[in-house]
Amino acid sequence: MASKSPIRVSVTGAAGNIGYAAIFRIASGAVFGADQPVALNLIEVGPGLNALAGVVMELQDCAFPLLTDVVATGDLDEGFKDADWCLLIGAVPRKDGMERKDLLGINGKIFVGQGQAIARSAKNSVKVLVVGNPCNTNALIALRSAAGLKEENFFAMTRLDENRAKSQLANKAGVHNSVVKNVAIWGNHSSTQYPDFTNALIAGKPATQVISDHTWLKETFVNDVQKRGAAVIKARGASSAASAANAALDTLRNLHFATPAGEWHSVAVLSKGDYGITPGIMFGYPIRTLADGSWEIVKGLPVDEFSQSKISITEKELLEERATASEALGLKL
Ligand code: NAX
Repeated sequence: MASKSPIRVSVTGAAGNIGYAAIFRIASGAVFGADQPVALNLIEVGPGLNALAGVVMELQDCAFPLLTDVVATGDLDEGFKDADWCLLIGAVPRKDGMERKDLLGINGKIFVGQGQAIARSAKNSVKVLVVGNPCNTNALIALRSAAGLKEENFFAMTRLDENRAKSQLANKAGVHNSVVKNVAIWGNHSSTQYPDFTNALIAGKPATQVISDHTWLKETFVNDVQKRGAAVIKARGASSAASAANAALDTLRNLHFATPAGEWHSVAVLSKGDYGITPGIMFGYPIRTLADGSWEIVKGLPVDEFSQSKISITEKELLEERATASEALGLKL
C-alpha cells in the first residue's frame, strides 16, 4: 500500500452504465496515479442498490492494491461523507427523441438534494463533476444548493465532446488522435455546443491549415460532434457509457494534475463574463489546471464571426435552461 492518504471519490449512479464503467478504473489507479490510494463511496437509489451490492463484490474480487475502502449506500450524507471528489452521474438518462430540456424538471430536484448533502457532509475543499444530464444546468443547481462551498469547485462534463471532436479531426486529417490538441468545447453539453476547430492544433499546426476543406469543418464536423450522442443512442439503443466514463476520468485527471504548457482541456465552469458570456451559467470553456490545483480559463483566444455566432446560440440555450429550471424548482439560479 502506498503511503499517501487516500483520495475519497463519491460516485452517484455507481451501478449504472457509466458508473460501472468508471469505478473500476478509478480503483485501479488510472486517474490519480499508481502511488495514490483511493477510497470509493458508491451511491445508488431503488433497484440500483441491489445491483450495487454485486458491484461491491466485484470490487472486492479485483483485490485492487490502491483501494482502501468502499462505502455502498442509498443515504446521501453517508455517501458524500469526507469526499474529496463527487462524481455525480446518477440521473434519468435521455431516451431516443427526448431533449435535454425535458430532463430538467425530472433531474433538477436530484441535484438540489445532492448539492445540499455535499455541503453538509463532504470536505470543504470538495470538487464536484456533474455528468448526469442536462449536466451544465444540473451542476448549476448543485452549486447553488451547496451553501458554503466554493463556486470554482463545481464542474460539468464537456470532455466527451472534446474527445469526439479530436477523433473526428484526426480521422479527417489522417493522423493519430494523440496529435490533435486544444479543441475547446464552448457552452452546453448538448446539440448546441460549439466544438472550436478554429483554435485547434493538428501536429502543432492550425487545424484550419491541415484540413483545407473548411465547409467540412464548419458544417459536417460541427454538426457530427453536436449530434454524436444521438447517433450513439440510435446505434446502441442506449446512451454513451464507456466513452462517457472515460471522459469523466479524463476530466478528473486533467483537473488533478497540471496541464502541460501550451495546452488546455474542456470543462464547463461557472461563467464570470469571460469571452462576453453572461455570468452565472455553467459554460464550457478551455481550461488550464495549474500546479497548485487551481484552474484558469485560457485568455485571449481569437473568436471569429463564425465562432461567435455558434457561441451565442449555446449561451442562449443555457440561459433558457436556467430560466426553465429556476421556474420548475422555484429557485433563483
Ligand atoms: P443508467 O440509467 O445506466 O444509470 C444511472 C444510474 O443512476 C442508475 O443505476 C440509477 O439507479 C442511478 N440513479 C438515478 N437517480 C439517482 C440518484 N438520485 N442518486 C443516485 N443514483 C441515482 O444511466 P447512464 O448511462 O449511466 O447515464 C447516467 C447519466 O449520464 C445520464 O443522465 C446521461 O444522460 C448522462 N450522460 C452524460 C454525458 C455527458 O457527456 N455529460 C454523456 C453520456 C450520458 O448521456
